[in-house]
Amino acid sequence: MLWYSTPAADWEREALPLGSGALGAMVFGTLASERLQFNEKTLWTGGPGSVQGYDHGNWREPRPGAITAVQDDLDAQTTLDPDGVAARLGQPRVGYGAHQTFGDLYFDVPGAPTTTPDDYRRDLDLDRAIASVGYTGQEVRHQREFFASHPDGVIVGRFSADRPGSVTLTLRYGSPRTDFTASATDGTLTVRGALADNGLRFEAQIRVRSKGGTVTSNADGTITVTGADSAWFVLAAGTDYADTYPDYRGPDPHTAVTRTIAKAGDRYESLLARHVHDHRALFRRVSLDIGQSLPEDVPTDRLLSAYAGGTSAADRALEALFFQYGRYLLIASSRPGSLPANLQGVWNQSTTPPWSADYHVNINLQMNYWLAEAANLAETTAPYDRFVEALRAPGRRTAQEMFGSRGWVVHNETNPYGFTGVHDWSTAFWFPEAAAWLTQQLYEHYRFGGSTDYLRTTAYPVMKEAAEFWLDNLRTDPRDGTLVVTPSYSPEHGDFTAGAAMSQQIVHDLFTNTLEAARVLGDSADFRRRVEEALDNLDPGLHIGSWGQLQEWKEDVDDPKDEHRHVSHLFALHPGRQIEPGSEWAEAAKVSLTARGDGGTGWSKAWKINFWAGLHDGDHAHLMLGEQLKLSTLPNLWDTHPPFQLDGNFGATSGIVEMLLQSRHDVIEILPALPAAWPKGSVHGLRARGGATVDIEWAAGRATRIALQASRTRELTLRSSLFEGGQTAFKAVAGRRYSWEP
Ligand code: FUC
Repeated sequence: MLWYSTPAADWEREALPLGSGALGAMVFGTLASERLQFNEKTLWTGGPGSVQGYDHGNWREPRPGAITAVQDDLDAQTTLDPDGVAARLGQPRVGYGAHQTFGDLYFDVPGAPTTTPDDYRRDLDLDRAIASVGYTGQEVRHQREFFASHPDGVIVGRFSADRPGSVTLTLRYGSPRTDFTASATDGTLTVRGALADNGLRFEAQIRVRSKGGTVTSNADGTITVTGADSAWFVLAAGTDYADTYPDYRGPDPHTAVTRTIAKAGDRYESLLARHVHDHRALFRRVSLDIGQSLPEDVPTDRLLSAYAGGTSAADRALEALFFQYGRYLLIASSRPGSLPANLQGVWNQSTTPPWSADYHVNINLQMNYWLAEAANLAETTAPYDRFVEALRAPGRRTAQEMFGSRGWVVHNETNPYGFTGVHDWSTAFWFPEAAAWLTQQLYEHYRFGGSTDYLRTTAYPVMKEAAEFWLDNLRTDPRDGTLVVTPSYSPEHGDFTAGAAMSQQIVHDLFTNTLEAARVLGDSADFRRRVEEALDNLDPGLHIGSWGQLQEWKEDVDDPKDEHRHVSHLFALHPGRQIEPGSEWAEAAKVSLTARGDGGTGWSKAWKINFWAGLHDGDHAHLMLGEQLKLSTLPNLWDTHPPFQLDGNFGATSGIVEMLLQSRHDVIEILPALPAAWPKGSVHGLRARGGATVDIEWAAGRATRIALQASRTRELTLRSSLFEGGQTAFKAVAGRRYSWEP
């Protein structure tokens, strides 16, 4: 439970998020006028039909030989200045667009208290996914509750009071844009419009009902409830966006929105029950006890400001809450039937949000899903899979036109309209490795869940085509004859070179995964041989430099004083699996990570939790969690870059899982990075690769009980101090449960 003793004054820092995947809402709990800001994830400007024109970022004029010329220059002089490369390979971005707020619902409550009553409380119950507001005014106890239902596809709210007839309010709609009409009939407020930029049509309907009293639809498009015992509303919203290249349009949203409202029915209690049931089926799969105790009378903002680095039971309560909040946020912002979670999940109050609230794919979108499998929310990855699949068609064209090659590609960031080309922001535009990196999650879904059907139909085709791109685009490095990515740019850092560590490691990861998958599926021997050969000749992106560091570039030029937030050259440690803990590479990674320091933006700190866990240093992982909570977390527990950006929430939850359970090297490691700050505890329901659901109990820093539920029949290896020799291997049988105690 997150809770507060005052209304939210600020959207970004204080309001509380609800989401059904496609829809999001921010609850303020303001007294005289409750504000509910809401979103629909596909409401985006830009793309086809944009007044600016749209080209997917593909070069508007062909530039024959442009990439080869840059490669030749890199062969000759090793580095190139990013501005110069951007001038040759980039172009100004047009029609990219931005995610849009859908607007705000205001519930004006006459006679509401003008100062915050002592008994005021607003909260967000993570277990039921319900936001509530309660207060007493004129001796009447008022209660509001709001939720976003995935099964019904609606946002719902109810205003009630403990004295009959005391609910009176007026509902009105507001938007920072002027491209809509709002009208009210029969207790339904309808908002319709088309975005001025691209003509994307949108509609929302808000149906109001009351128990007792009257509901009046006003000529100015507002709705008034007078003297009711309670009033409730249901909101449905949609657009005519479709994720289909090249036009990205589907049917007018009117029919679907009308049907959704009708299907939601007239019974508030049934909607509520369906919602709670659906949410809990996911949320309750994992529980975490790290010796926390949530002090009853301390609101969440004070719990956060008092946090001292995890030394008290209250600190641990915040850490455990933060862990579950990441799971809550993914459930709320990524359910089948819409786009994946964007930089802000599904929550955005602006028409010009930071970075368009888009899909950055040089770390951010990937990080959003790091927790999905291991924190037992595999279903939330369906929108991600679809999004990646939908990038293939435009990405194929970009591969052909810009690179003259097979395969598909996407660069530094993308939008829902298949922006797979480039813009010209010199330090963040060129990143063709993104496509390969995006496919990693699809293969991980297979490694965790084990469905060869999924591998064959969903993951492998996307992986194979990404691999074909790199088979066609690697080039022999005249320095040593290895295959390298060129031009290559370590995200947002340094000069252009050939064969930067991250580029090589990503291609290594893609080829390794593709080869494994090709063997499982029995793809052609010829294809497999070509990938094997390329992998053999590939520069692995692992070089140890003069001060013992893992090099970020192929040349030994790392600056030990450099604290850049991207630690891209450690991809091979996390989320990759090329570096094994205990190896010389792990030692070098540690040297680099130590030099980079414990600072960084929100997501950067979250990544460092995962890195330190990957190095089996639980105390340092915990220290990074503490840094994130102290310096990069807002009172509503949202991660802040700054500004607010949700990847850090997801990355931190992933990092906490990695402290307790790891399986990336095909061994299930129990408590691989348990910090001293959590000497006793238990975790239930985490997932490991190989189809295992794992429960662990521990005391004095050592496992005291391990239980495992197998969903596949296969050989599993578990590593824990509980086993003689530190390890046990056995044949797990699907459906069986196993447990170990000393
Ligand atoms: C990456 C980061 C930035 C920011 C942006 C949305 O490019 O380097 O810090 O998080 O994504």
